Amino acid sequence: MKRHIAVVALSAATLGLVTPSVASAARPDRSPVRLTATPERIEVVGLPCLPSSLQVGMTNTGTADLYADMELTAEPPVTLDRQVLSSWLPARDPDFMVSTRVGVTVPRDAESGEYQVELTVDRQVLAVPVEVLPLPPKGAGDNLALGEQASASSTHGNFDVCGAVDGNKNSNDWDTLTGWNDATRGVFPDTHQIALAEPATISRVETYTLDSARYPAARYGLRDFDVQVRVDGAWQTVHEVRANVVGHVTSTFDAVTADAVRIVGLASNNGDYSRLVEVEVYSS
Ligand SMILES: [Ca+2]
Repeated sequence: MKRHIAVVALSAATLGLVTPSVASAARPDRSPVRLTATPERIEVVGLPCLPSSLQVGMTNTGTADLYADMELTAEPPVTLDRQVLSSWLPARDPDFMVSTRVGVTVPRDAESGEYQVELTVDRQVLAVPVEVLPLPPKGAGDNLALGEQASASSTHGNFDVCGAVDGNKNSNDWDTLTGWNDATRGVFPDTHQIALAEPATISRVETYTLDSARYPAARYGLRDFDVQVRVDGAWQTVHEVRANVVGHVTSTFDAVTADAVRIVGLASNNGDYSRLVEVEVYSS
C-alpha cells in the first residue's frame, strides 16, 4: 500500500481570482503532479555490496501537459545516486507516470537509526523514512563475505556482481538477480572476487553455484573451479574443485590470514557461463 503525503500549494485560484478559462483548463490551486515512492520505507546497511533502492515516480493527474522537476534530498549520512528527476509529463488518460530507480547508500560507519529522504515537486513533499540498520556481526562463525565489495572479470548485463554476496543462496531466486553470471559466453577462466573488510584468519569457503529444479548444477553449475585467497598481495589456491555436479561445495583449508577471496571458474557443465548464487567465507 502506498501512502502519499502531499502539501497542497495555495494560490490565487483558491481566492477566486482566476479567470474561467484558466480554471477550466487546469486547477492551479493544486499541483497536478502526484509523487510516489516504492517501497514506502526502506532499510539500508553500511556495506558496499548490500545496496538499497527506491523507485520514485511523478504522475500528471491534471488535464494539461507540463514539465516537472523532482528534487531528491537525503538526511546525512544517507546518500542518493540521483538528486533530480526532470521530465515532460503529457496529460493523458490514464494518467501518465515517469519513474526511476534511485540507489540509497550509507557509509560503513553510519550510526543506525531513523533518517529521511524527501522528494519535492513545487511545494509538494513526499517523505520516505530510511532506517539505517546496524552492521551484521563479522566475528567467528559469521559469514565474512556478506555484503562486502565484490568485483568480477565480467558480469552479464542481466546480473549484478553483488548478487553472490547478498546473503541469498537459494537457486530458486536466480531470476531475481541473487547471483552472478559472467558475460563471456564459452570463454574461461572467469573470476569473482570479494574484498574482506579487513584481513581475517579464514579456513573455510562455501561456494554455491546454480542448482535448482529448473537449472540443475549438473547442467548449469560450475564444473571446474579454483578457490583462491589473497595473502600479502599474492593469490594462493586453497582448493581445486574438478568434475563438480552439485550446487554446494565446501572448501576447508589450513587457516590463513587473507584480505580477499576469489572463485576462478575454469569450466561450467554446459560450457557457457560461470554462475554463482552465493559465496561465503568463514574463520572456522
Ligand atoms: Ca546470492
